[in-house]
Amino acid sequence: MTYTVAKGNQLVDPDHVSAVANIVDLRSDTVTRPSEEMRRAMAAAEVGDDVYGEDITVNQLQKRAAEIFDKEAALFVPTGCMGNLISIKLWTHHGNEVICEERSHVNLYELASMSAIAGCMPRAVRAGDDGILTWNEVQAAIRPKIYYDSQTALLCVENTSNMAGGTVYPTERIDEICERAHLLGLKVHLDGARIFNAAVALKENVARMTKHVDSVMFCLSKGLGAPVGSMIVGSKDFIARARVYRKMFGGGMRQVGVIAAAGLIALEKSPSRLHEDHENAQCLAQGIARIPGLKIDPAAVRSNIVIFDCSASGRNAVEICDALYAKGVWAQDTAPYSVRMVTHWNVDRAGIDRALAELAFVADKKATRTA
Ligand code: TLP
Repeated sequence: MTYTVAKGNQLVDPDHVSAVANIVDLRSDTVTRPSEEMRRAMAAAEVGDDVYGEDITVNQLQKRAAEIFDKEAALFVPTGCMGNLISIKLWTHHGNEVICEERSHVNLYELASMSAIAGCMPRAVRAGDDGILTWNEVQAAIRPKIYYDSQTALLCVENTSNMAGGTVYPTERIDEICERAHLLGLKVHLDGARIFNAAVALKENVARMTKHVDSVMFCLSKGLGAPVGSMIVGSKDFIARARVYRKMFGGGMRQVGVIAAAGLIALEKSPSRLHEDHENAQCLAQGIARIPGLKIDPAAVRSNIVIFDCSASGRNAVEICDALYAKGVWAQDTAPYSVRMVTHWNVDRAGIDRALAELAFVADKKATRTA
C-alpha cells in the first residue's frame, strides 16, 4: 500500500503527496489548516517590506501580541524553533549553559541549535512525570561561580510541556523560578508554543502567566490554527536585538503581511475555542483508558495532548501507529511504547470517536490477526 503523506515526522517523497480525504490527523496541532476567514484576510492583507518595518499587517500583529502579553514589544518570526534560538542567542554567550527539562523541545527537537549556533550547552534536568520543573531541581543544576566551570546563563521553561503530555505549570511556580533566577542574575525564557492552551487549562490570562519571564516565544501555527508563524515578546531592547538575529538567521521575510493576516485572526479568535480541543482530548483519554492493553491517566491530561502507553498491548508504538495509519487515523510514536495524539480544530468529536474505535481494534492483537 502506498501512503500519500508523511507519517510521524518523516519527510515524504513530494511526488507522492496528494490531498487525502477522511483522515483523522492527530499527529500534532501543527497540521491545522487555515480557516476561510484566515484565507480571506490573507488575500486582502495590506503589505510592505517588513525588513524596513513597513508591513502594516505585521506591525499590527506585533502590537497586538505585545498588548496581549503586556510586554513592551513583539516580533513575528517564521517558526517556533527560530523564536527559541533567537531568544537563547540573546540571553547567552558562547560557552554558557542553558538549563531546560530533559524532554523539552529546545533540548530534543531543535537540532542542537543552541550548541551549533548559540554556542551553549543544554544542561537537561529530569523533572517528575509531569515534566514540570521545581526550583530545587533547577537550583541543583546551576553551575558554581568557579572560573573553570561553564556558567549557567539561562533557564528555558516549556508551558505546556509537550512531551510530558501537555502538562501545565502553575503560575506561582513560574513566578518562583523567575524570582529566584533573577536574584542569581539568570534570565528566564519561556517556550510558550502552547501558552494559550495552558491559559485555558488554568483559566488565567497569558499576561499574568508570563509577567516575570524575560522573553516568551509562542506559536500561531499550532492550536491557534494559523498556517505559519510564531512570535517572540519581551522588552523593547530585547526585540530590537532579536530583529538583528532574525535577519542573521535568514528570517527577514519582506511582504509577510500575507501570513501575518492569518496570525492576527488566530491570535484574536482562536484562544476562545481551545477549550473544545481540551474537551476532545479528555474524551479521547477516557476512551483510551477503557481499551485493554493501553494505559493513560485521564486526570493527568490538562490540555490538547494525549500520550498513552501501549506496552501491555503486545505491540510497540510504531506498530500501533502503522496499523492506525492504514485505517486513516494518524498518531505519532514518541518513545518505544508511547504514542501521542494531539487534538485541534480540524478534528471534531466524530473524529475522536473514530480514532477510539480504530485504536480499540489495533490494540487488540487477536482481532487484528483474524481481520
Ligand atoms: N513541536 C512539534 C514537533 O517539533 C515535536 C510538535 O508536533 O509538537 N516548542 C514546542 C514546545 C513545540 O512543541 C514545537 C513544535 C516548537 C517549539 C517548534 O515550533 P516550530 O515547529 O514552529 O518550529
